[in-house]
Order: sequence, then C-alpha cells, then structure tokens
Amino acid sequence: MSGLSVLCFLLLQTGAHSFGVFNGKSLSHQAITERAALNVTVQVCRSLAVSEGRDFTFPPQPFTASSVAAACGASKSLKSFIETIQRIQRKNWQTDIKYALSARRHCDNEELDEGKKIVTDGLSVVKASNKQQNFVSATSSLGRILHTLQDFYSHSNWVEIGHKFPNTNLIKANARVGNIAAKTRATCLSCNGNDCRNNIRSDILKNNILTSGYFSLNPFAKPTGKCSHGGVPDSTSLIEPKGGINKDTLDSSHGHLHSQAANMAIAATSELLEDVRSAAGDKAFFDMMGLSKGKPLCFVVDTTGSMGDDIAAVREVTASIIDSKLGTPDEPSVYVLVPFNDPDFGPLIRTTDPEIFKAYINSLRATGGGDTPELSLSGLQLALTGAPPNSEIFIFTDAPAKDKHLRNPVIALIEQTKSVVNFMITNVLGIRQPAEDNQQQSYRMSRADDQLYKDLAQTSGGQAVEVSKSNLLEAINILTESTSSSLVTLLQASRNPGKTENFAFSVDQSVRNLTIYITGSNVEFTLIDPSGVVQNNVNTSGSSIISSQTVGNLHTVKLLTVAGVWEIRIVSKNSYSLKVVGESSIDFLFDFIVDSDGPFGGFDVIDNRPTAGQNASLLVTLFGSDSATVTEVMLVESSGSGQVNGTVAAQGGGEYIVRFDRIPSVEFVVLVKGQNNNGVSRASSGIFQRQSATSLRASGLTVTVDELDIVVEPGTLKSVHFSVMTTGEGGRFTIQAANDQDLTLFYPTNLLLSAGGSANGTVNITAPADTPSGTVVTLTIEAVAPGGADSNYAVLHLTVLPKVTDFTPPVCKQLSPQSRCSKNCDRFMWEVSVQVSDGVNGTGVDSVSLREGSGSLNITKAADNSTLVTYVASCCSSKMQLVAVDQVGNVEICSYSAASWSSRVDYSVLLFFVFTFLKVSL
Ligand SMILES: *[C@@H]1O[C@H](CO)[C@@H](O)[C@H](O)[C@H]1NC(C)=O
Ligand SMILES: *[C@@H]1O[C@H](CO)[C@@H](O)[C@H](O)[C@H]1NC(C)=O
Ligand SMILES: *[C@@H]1O[C@H](CO)[C@@H](O)[C@H](O)[C@H]1NC(C)=O
Ligand SMILES: *[C@@H]1O[C@H](CO)[C@@H](O)[C@H](O)[C@H]1NC(C)=O
Ligand SMILES: *[C@@H]1O[C@H](CO)[C@@H](O)[C@H](O)[C@H]1NC(C)=O
Ligand SMILES: *[C@@H]1O[C@H](CO)[C@@H](O)[C@H](O)[C@H]1NC(C)=O
Ligand SMILES: *[C@@H]1O[C@H](CO)[C@@H](O)[C@H](O)[C@H]1NC(C)=O
Ligand SMILES: [Ca+2]
Ligand SMILES: [Ca+2]
Ligand SMILES: [Ca+2]
Repeated sequence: MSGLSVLCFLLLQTGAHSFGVFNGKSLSHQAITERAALNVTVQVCRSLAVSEGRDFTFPPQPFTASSVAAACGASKSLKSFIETIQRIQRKNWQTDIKYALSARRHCDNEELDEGKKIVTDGLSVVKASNKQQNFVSATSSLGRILHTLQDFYSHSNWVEIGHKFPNTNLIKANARVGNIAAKTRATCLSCNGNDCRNNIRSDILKNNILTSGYFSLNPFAKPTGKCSHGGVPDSTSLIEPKGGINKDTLDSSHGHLHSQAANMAIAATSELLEDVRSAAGDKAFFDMMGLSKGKPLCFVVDTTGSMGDDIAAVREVTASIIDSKLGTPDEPSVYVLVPFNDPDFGPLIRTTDPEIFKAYINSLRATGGGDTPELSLSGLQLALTGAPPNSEIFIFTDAPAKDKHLRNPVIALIEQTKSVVNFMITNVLGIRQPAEDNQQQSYRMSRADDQLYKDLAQTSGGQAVEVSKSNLLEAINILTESTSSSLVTLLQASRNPGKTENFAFSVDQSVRNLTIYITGSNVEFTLIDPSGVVQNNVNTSGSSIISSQTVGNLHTVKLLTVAGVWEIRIVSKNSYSLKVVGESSIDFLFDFIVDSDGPFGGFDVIDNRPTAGQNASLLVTLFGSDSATVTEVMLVESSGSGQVNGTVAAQGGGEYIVRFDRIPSVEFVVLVKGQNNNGVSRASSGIFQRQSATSLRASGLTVTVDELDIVVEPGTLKSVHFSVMTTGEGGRFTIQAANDQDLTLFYPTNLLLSAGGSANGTVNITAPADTPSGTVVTLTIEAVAPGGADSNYAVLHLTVLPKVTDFTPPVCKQLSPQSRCSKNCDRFMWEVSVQVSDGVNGTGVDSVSLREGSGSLNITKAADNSTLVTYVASCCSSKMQLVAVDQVGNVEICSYSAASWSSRVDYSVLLFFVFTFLKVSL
C-alpha cells in the first residue's frame, strides 16, 4: 500500500478529495459511481412500480441516496442502501490505494485490451454472484471493475477522438475495444509548455486510433513517442514527448476535458449497471442495492433428536411473522435458514418466497445427533456468511458446541458483517424442563458450556436467552416482534461478573417502540425517567412503561418515547447484559480508516481489526435526518466503563472523520452522540445517541489477502496468498483458516515472524467440479500471536465460476407480423410472437422478461429448447421490450411496437395505386 500511489490516476481522487472540497468542481470516482448507481436505481424502481401498477414520482435532481430510497418506497432500508453504495465506491477507490501500479487496472500504458478483460471477467462474476443472491460479492466485484471502466475515459484518448458516447465494447466480452496504436507507433507530441491541449498526434485522432498515457515512477519506462499520463507522480511525462493526457481533474494535463470525460464515465457506469440489471432482473437489482424492505429473518436451527419442541416453536413463530408482516413495509426482505446436526450441517436456504420458506421449516425433523454436543458454530458460520450484513440471527439449540475451534472465525465474521447473534438455549442446568420424548442421551448444559454462547452473543450485540422448552415460543415472539429494518441501538453493555451500576441513555423524539432488554438471572433494576421520577409500574397514571415481562432469563420493558436522559440502575451479582433499542430513521455507519502517506493524502478502509497501541481514525456516516449533526464520538469498553473520546471533524454530506489518541485495549463499542434540531420542542434538547451493536477490538497483527483474484474454477486448485505482519514481538504465529462450504483447506498451521516483521502463506482450496456457478466460498484466515492473546484475520469471498465460453446473447426472431392498432386504442389489442434462442453453442435461454409494456406475456419452452413468447396488449400500450438473458448473463433487449393501422393503410393503398398504375402503363 505504497503511499505514492494514491493519486496517480484518478478521474478522480481518493478519499480525501471526495469528502472535502479540495478539488473544486472535479468529479471523483466516488461521485461518478454514486451518480450512476442512483440513476439506474431510480429507473429500476420506476420500472418495478409500473409493473406492479403503482405510481412513481421521480425525486428532484440531483438524486441523493435518501431521496432515491424514499422514491423507491424503501426509506427504512436507507442504511443498507448507503452501505451498498459505499461498498461499491470503496472497492473502486481501493484500486488506487492497493493496486496503484497495475497499469491495466487503470487503463494506462495502452493496456486497454487487458483493462477491458478485467471489466468483462469481473462482470461475469457480478452476474453469477447475483444469480445466487450473493450480493456482497456481486457489489464488491462491481466496485473493482468500475474503477477500470471509469479510468478508460480519463486515461485514453476516447474523448479527444471526439466520441460523444461511451465505448460499449468495453463491457462486451467478444468485442474489440477498438483500434489500439501499435507499440512502435508514436502517439504524442510534447506539450507547448504547460498547454497540452494539442499534444496527441493528429493522425492518431483522425484515424480513430486508441492510445492511453504511460504512467511510471521510472521516467524511462515509456516507449518512444508515446503519450504520458502526466501529473506529479508520473515521471514519464518529464521526457519527450513531454506532458500528459489524463483528465483526472480540472487541473490535469487534459483538465479542459475533465467534465466531458467524467460525464462519459457516468454514462458508461450507467450502461454497465443497466447490463447488470438486465441480467439480474429488476427485483434482484433492487435487492443487490440493499433496498429490500424489512429485516432479513435468519434462523439457525439444531435439528438433532432432542429438538422436537424447539423446532415446533420455530415453525410457529415463522408462520406468525409471515402472516402478520406480509404486505407490510416490515415484511422480511429475505428468509434464511441453516439447519445443523452432527456430523452434518447446512445447507443454507435463502429465499424471498415466504411459502417456500414455510415449506422448508415444515420439513425439518428432529433426528440424529449422536452424543450431546452438536455443530452449532458450523451452522452459525454458514449463516453469518450467507445472510446479508447487519442481519439479526437467531440460533436455536439445547446443546454445547462440538466445534468450539470455530469460535475465532465466527467472531471474525461477526465483526465483519456487524450481524447480531441471539442464542435461544433451552437446556441449561437449573432450568426446569418438562418431560421430553428425547431420542438423544439426556444431558443438561452446564453454565460453562453456555459461556461460549454468551461471549458470542455479547460480541455481536445479541442476547443469550435461556428458557425452558415450554417458554421458548413466548421468548422468540418477544424478540422477533419488530422486524423493522430501522431498528437502532441506543445503548448496550454487559457485566460479567455482575455488579451494581447506573446506566444513562438519551432518548430523542425520533425514537419509536423504545424497548429495554435485560438478560440475566436474578437481576433487579430500577428505571428513572428524564424528570427524575422512578418508573416501576405499568399502567399507573403518568407511567411511561407500556409493558414489562419476564421469560426465562429475558426481561423486557417497553417504554413510551419520553425524550431526555433516562437512567437504569441494575443490581445483580450474576452476569447480565443490557440493551436499549428503538425504531428511528437516524442511524450511523462507521469504519476504521488509515491515512495514506502519499503526497495527496486519502485513506484506506480497514477491513478487519484496527492496529492496537496507536492513534486511530474512524469514518462515521450519519443519515436519516438532514438537520442532525454528530457532536461526540467515543469508544466505550463493552464490559467496563472506560472510554476514549474522539475529535470530530465534519466532512459534509453526513460524513465525519473522528480521531482518537488511542484505542481501548479491550473490546469496545462505538457510541455516537449528536443534535437533531428538526421539529424539536422546547422541552427536549434534541440530543440523540446511537451505538454500534457489534463489539470491536484492536490488534497488533495485520492480515492481508489478495482481493483481486477471487474466481475459483470448479475442480481446479486455487491458491490464495496472504501475509501476516506484527507490530510487536516475533515468534511462531498460529494460522487457522476456515470456510463456510466445508471444503478441505491446505495451509501452513504456523508462520515464523521476527519482531515487527512479516511472513507470507498460502491457503490451497479446491471446489468440487459440480459446484454451482456463483457459489461464494467465504474464507477466513486468522493469525494468532504466540501466547494466544492477540489475533487478527482476513475474510475473502471467493466466487466459483466455470470458464465462460458463451459470449453471445440470445437472439429474438419475430414469428408473426405484428397486428395493427387504430386510433381508438382502448378498443383494440395488438399481439406479437417471438422465438428466443441462444444458438447451438450457447448456454441456453435463462429468462425472458418484459421491460416496458403493460400487456401480458405468455412464455413456453419449445421442443428445440428455444423459448416462445406471445405478447398481447391494449393498443393504448403500443410499445414493449423483451429482456432475454442466457445462463451466463449475456443480455439481448428486443423492442417491438404495434404498427399503426392508418399509416400502413395509407402506405399499402399508395403501393396499390403505384402498382396498378405501373401495370396499366405497361
Ligand atoms: C441514467 O440511466 C439511464 C438508463 O438506466 C441511461 O439511459 C442514462 O443515460 C443515464 N443517465 C446518465 C446521466 O448517465
Ligand atoms: C411500534 O410503534 C407503532 C406506533 O409508533 C405501533 O403502531 C406499532 O405497533 C409498534 N410496533 C411494535 C412491534 O410494538
Ligand atoms: C469524554 O467525554 C465525556 C462527555 O461526553 C466526559 O464526561 C468524559 O470526562 C470525557 N473523557 C475524557 C477522558 O476526556
Ligand atoms: C498449494 O499448491 C501449490 C501448487 O500445487 C503447492 O506448491 C503448495 O505447496 C501448496 N501449499 C500448501 C500449503 O498445500
Ligand atoms: C510476501 O509476498 C510479497 C509479494 O506478494 C513480497 O513482496 C514480500 O516480500 C513477501 N514477504 C515475505 C516476508 O516473504
Ligand atoms: C459450435 O462450436 C463448434 C466447436 O467449437 C464449432 O465448430 C461450430 O462452428 C460452432 N457453431 C456455431 C454456430 O458457432
Ligand atoms: C400460452 O401459450 C401456450 C402455447 O401457445 C398455450 O397452450 C397456453 O394456453 C397459453 N397460456 C395462456 C395463459 O395464455
Ligand atoms: Ca441434540
Ligand atoms: Ca452430537
Ligand atoms: Ca449465449
């Protein structure tokens, strides 16, 4: 991650520029990506609305994530929408931080064919991942290829040649980029001093020959006569022909064309996203962008012999959630189920169809499992990788984990996905159980057995609920009552061992359905409202308590929204956890970032644990209210009262960079406080607080893994290279690699590092030849320092993709002439029949769908494997588009419209006369 890198190539800059105003009106990769993503998303939402017969209102220009989410009817999903756009942007900008010297990734050095291959190969990964609903992988790949696509317009001479539209061939695997200058052909002249407006040779421009600037820190890396990239870090621009051609910013060598290049990059990005949309379908694109309504519903269920009652409870709660939420804005966006047993676990089932999900749940049977411990962590690991980020996962079991070795990979995945894990444990020692029909040996879980579950719940911000089997349904009903995706955490803390303590939290007026959960046995607590009144009873006059309930070790209190500072005093000698949640549009996203030491600043996002023993920076994104601002950010110890306060610097657009002098040496959470003055009455201060659910920790280790080469060909060995660095002492570092697909991994079990040094390793992995295309293998590589106290990890999403050999889209052939329409459109229908096929060597037609048009489509499979489509529509809807997609995602869009009766008549009448006349005259 050399700092030198940073700017070399950007249309567009790295982090520092996109958040500040450093660069005046220049457009960054982030801005280009966001504009195109919002543009296409709006089109998709409009199209979905039309097809569902709903009205659609375009948001005002310029679009924002929040106005687009609102127009799409998915305001509650704003968090995951912003997170998705950020993921795409970050994978894009990381190309500049991590892979700055790869010419092809930036379309430098005339490596345009190579750049195009990066785009089209990556596009195949995006499409295959989307087909399996692996949206995190899809959007990560998308971000990486968009960088290369956008750089084409800044670094090549496409704009100088005079093109007005993007180069469509860049996203077509079987097309040529264009006519690229031969290596020996001179392409540039020296600039006229600082004026580079006419430095590309006129024969190159006139003959439509493509070139791009050479970029190197070595001035002699440029062949004779070639153009340079230009700008400070590029030394090649100092030798003849001097100067450069990049259009990265308004101040670049070809800065006069910056806006044109950037706008063309926006159009090209829209075009690529349109292709992804067509291949995936509107609904999947909507889901890919994180816009789906409601929270995901994720169950991980022990299906061994002792679990009959628990499975019945899961079945019942699923049915009741589906029945009560279907068709509401809180309808679960996706249903995920992972069964686990012993010795088997999985497969993960993920569907958006509630009926399919119900059927799966109904098919679960309690059987097998052998000895008492079961593979609970294997199931959880699969759920953490298969569920969307920020999911709330419920795991049901009555047994200790047999696969305790997965503890650290599971923690790594919790930190990475920020998902919340709740354990529903029904067989803990001390809980009275009714007699059971238990095929397995009876054995009560000890308190020590479930400490592991408590630790994992605490790290994720979830709860370890212990109830009897007969009370399980009641407990899970309480916890799943809210399926709103706008759930926020106000406060969360845990104490082990328990102690008497007062906790304070600010409630703001935007909070609805304020709920306090306390888990722990023999816990006493007292609530004090903002006016200092002790609130103990439900339903007394002036009480703010709506309800108070205890099931097993779970205590739940529901409160009216009374804005101000509340206090809760907890008295207990046993360990306990406290969680205060509510629904609100105001929430935040955060990431640790590390400054790049390059000349232009910028920063990289840390994907795993931040470095211990140093200062640290956090990027905080606040959203959900235009009037809210962040005033304080602190890192609070999860199980103690220590905290580190940060210095907050606003960057505009809801973004803040927060600097900390140090990071706590134990687990901590991020607490954000702010002010929301919108519609605030005099009585309340407008102060709000939000907290991260996930607990985080710092590490003296760094684990990095190459993220570019993520394709696994089925049946072929894949070597993943990683490296481990330490800021501390040397010694033998333990390596543990794990994956969610139960594939065998080969890797060194330890690496020798010197103090402050690093070492490299390889994980070998082979996916079976029959692994479905688009399957994602989530690989976790963990390094543990000698002594075991410190560790860090890297998580890599590998996509299984057979070699793509089908590069041609399906073909539409019209079978019957289109029927005609007359002026009185509401009284007539028109019809067209089309045959869609994918050629003898094609992968076959995967789907045909309607894009425009409100008629009805009848699709049937013909004997020769082609697809027959009949479309019938009212003459008032006289246009339609068919989107035909093959198995690997090649897209063809076929347009048809009703012929107009009157004009055709006139034409044929005319022909008739002409013909008659000719005949006569002959
Ligand atoms: C917005 O997207 C549409 C297609 O979805 C495309 O036709 C249009 O050119 C895009 N606009 C811009 C400014 O890129
Ligand atoms: C949340 O609060 C709203 C009113 O603000 C209420 O209609 C809804 O029933 C509540 N939901 C739950 C799960 O309590
Ligand atoms: C951090 O800020 C809080 C107020 O938000 C204050 O009470 C506390 O003393 C501060 N801690 C330090 C170490 O400055
Ligand atoms: C991984 O595979 C490569 C190529 O076959 C081999 O050289 C290497 O030793 C393997 N590494 C491990 C850890 O198995
Ligand atoms: C690890 O590999 C990288 C290249 O991937 C190399 O630059 C570096 O020197 C290697 N480090 C060690 C300690 O072998
Ligand atoms: C199909 O593939 C075969 C073998 O590669 C080739 O000979 C043939 O020309 C191809 N047919 C078409 C229509 O492309
Ligand atoms: C669809 O077309 C097939 C074959 O042409 C026909 O048998 C079937 O009845 C049609 N279905 C509908 C719903 O129109
Ligand atoms: Ca069991
Ligand atoms: Ca077992
Ligand atoms: Ca094809």
